Amino acid sequence: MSEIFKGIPVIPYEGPESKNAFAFKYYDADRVVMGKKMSEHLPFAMAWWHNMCATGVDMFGVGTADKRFGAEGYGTMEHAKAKVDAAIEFMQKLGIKYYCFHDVDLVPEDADINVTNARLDEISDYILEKTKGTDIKCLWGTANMFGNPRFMNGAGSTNDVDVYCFAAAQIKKAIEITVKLGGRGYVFWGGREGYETLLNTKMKFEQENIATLMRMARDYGRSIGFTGTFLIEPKPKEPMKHQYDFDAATAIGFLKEFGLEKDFKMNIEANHATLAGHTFQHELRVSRENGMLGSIDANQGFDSKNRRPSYTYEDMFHAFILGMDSFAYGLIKAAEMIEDGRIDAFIEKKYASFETELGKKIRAGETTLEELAARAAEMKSVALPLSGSQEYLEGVMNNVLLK
Ligand code: XLS
Ligand code: CA
Repeated sequence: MSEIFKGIPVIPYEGPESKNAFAFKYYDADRVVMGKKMSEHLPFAMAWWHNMCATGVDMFGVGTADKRFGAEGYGTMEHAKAKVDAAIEFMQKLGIKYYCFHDVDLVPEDADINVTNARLDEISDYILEKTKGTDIKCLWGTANMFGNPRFMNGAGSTNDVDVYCFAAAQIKKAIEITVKLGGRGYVFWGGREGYETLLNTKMKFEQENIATLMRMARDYGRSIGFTGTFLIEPKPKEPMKHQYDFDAATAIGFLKEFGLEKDFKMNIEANHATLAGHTFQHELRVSRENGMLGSIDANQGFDSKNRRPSYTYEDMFHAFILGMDSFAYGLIKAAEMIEDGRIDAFIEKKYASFETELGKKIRAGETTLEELAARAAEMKSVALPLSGSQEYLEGVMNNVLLK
């Protein structure tokens, strides 16, 4: 196999003093942080669509990047295989062990689904052959149920039973390929699972149909030996005006309503959290508190791909070095913050009154409104609670971050 990213070496760790653009300054795969290697804390993955497919096309202009990777042109199986070769070289040079894909990122889609499925069989054989002897594996797979015009009214939420069958068929195949490639997860991003106007929409009906599709996916996946996690990736809008998986809390409520919470977790994307009017931290926390933090789709707020003017192979590497170094630095600082202990100690102090006898009774659900009202009446008035001290806490954070 001839080298595709010529002149770009395997990216070494050189430390914060290095000025080498093709070296990690903070990501040191084997460095142990709080008892675990960085590579285990941060199992980075490469998204097939952003890196192997996206050329920078946007609604105002054509692509800027050449992603043929040595193939004659786009849309052929020769190109699909060139993308596999490029992906493996890219991941090996960066020390990335995982990749994620949509079915139609891997192969060109044909008008006949049987042809597309045969292509998926062929390409997954090729991926297995090419990754043999490496430690590269699939993190998660998914079906693209938003690109093809048949999904304009949704996939699970479509009004058309025949389109619903195509959604089912794509999910079935994508789960099979995910299992074949050893995937740890299977993602549902409900791109067009929502609506534009209530004037033409049966909301509950659509949500029930989405749940049925997910239930069938779970049952089929388990029946063919998929032991990984199913994931929902919440997003409030884009492309639809209203999407059913608005945010983590909404998606978790949906899973609980339909009895899917044991098999599904959240895949949280930074950009989607912002679109929902939340912070990324909020969405991660909601998921974690519910025991449903499954995976993270990390980006700077515009999906995890290069900016359109950054069109070279070198830019693809700079993007990952930047991202991986940022997360590695974040991990080092998060560990320092935990070890510093001042923030945790403040939080303990803030809620300390619930450690009193009465506080414990409230936490145990053993009090009544009458009892608490009687206590208030006895006290007559109450002092302000402990200050929130946000400025002090941000100062502590700065103290650790800027050290
Ligand atoms: C788009 C989504 C998509 C999912 C996978 O907004 O982020 O890329 O991650 O379908
Ligand atoms: Ca995403």
